[in-house]
Amino acid sequence: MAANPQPQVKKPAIKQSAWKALTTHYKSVSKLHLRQLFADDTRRGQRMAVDAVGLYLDYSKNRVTDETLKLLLQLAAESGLRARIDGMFSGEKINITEKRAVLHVALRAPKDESIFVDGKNVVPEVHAVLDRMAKFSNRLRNGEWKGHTGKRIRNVINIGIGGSDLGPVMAYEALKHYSERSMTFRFVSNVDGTDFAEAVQDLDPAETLFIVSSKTFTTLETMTNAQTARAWSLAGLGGDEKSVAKHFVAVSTNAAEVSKFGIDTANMFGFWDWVGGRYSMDSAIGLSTMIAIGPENFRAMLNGFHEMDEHFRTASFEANLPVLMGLLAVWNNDFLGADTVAVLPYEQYLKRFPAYLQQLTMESNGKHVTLDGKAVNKETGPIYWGEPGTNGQHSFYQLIHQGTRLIPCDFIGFAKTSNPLGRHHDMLLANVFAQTEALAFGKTPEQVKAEGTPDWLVPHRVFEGNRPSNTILAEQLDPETLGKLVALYEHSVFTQGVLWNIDSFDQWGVELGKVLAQRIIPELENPAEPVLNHDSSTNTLVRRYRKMKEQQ
Ligand code: G6Q
Repeated sequence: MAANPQPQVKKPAIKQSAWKALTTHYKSVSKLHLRQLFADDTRRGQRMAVDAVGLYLDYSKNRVTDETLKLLLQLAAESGLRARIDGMFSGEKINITEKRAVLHVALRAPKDESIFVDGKNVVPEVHAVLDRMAKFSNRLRNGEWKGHTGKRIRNVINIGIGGSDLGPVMAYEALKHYSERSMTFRFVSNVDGTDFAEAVQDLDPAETLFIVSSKTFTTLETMTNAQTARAWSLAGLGGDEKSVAKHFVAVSTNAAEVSKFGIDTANMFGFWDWVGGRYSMDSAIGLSTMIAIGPENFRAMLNGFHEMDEHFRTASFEANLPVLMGLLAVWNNDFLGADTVAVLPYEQYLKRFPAYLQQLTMESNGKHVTLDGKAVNKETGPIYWGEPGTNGQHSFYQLIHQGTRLIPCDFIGFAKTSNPLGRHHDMLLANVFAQTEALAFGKTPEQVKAEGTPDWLVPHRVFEGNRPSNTILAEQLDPETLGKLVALYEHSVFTQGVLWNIDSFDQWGVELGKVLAQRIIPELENPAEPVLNHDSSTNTLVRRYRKMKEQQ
């Protein structure tokens, strides 16, 4: 027997009949226009919508018929989606290449639930960490936790990258309205020293606490920034090593590395290898979020996540928000040939949401082999991108409306704003509805002519329409709703991964990046001319950089 055998995945044999049926079906519907589909069924807008757990999803402006949906649901069944969902929720090691369970859902499970990993119920540990985080957050927020000189901590800087940064930044921005305004929150991720320098340039080290967030505690960028922060803090606090305990805490799964760095493990908040980086914003990685919004709001956010988890786990697929979003994403990607998805939140507080989703979606589903290591024979993970509305309308929407590419859009809007100001909010929402309408229905040459447009200008002013979009509407962006929204996308990504039969939970591409730079760093720093064994382009670039450095 091989020493390290390939793990057995409990997965159904994927029958290809639904894929085949969808391919045939696509041919018969590819020419259908949304104008026609809406004209043929005046109730389409009501029928193709789901209202669940406080989110309203209108998916009627997708290029689908009832038959398309039926076949997509058949595809979900054939792919064994139900069993895969159950596998994830019950702690099966569905991240097969890393032989790990995938249990971000346990991070938001209520206290009385039990979820087992290797025979151990992990929910009590989750709550123990949450309780410690809450205690610490309260002490910081009420000024009980003092810095080395006795001053109150007013600034919190999260140092992390990727999954240990994007979630915290996104959540802080999204929930700024709920944040403690007497405190400053900043996030340092880039190994570019400018990131750190700008983050601290107006701060007093005596009032500044660093949270070093790193699952592995070995990531080059984070460790470099953490060392720089340590030096900055010590320099500002008279060099007393004891000050580190008051100004540094760690969030990690690696206690040994945390101690090595000089942070007392009493000031460490742990999590587990069954939490993937991009799925970790509601673990201790969310410590900065909890300090900003307070433990109660953090728990409300977890409740929102949990509500969506339960909906995903239990709702029938035809009324299941993440399943429908996932199925439609696959339809648009694999059958309509759309390479990208634009995420367009009409909510200023969600300005970092597209960046957050880029990691969640593309790191998860940017895969080229199936679970059994065979080349996938379909396009996987589409490219996600976006900007908050209405800013995007004045730049890239042109291409979405009239370009040659098909770009499905997710519009996200809220009935209430946290900052009611005159007519602003109605105007904002009017733009959501107007955009989805224009994308779907366009403007025919006849309509353009009827407006008195000269013949030569008509083609330029025609909008083909038939551009698919989803509209997600919720009451208001509060902690609970943010949890629901993030979980919606997490589970939609999972659904897509199941349909493609890939491992959505590893990230070997990211691991590669972590190793590559390490080889070149000494070649840049070595005072003696190094022997270079790269290709001629890389060798020349390294030499040129060294020369430019010398001339400074
Ligand atoms: C996320 C990825 C990656 C990771 C960062 C930071 O799913 O694995 O983005 O979060 O590379 O890793 P550490 O938290 O270990 O520093």
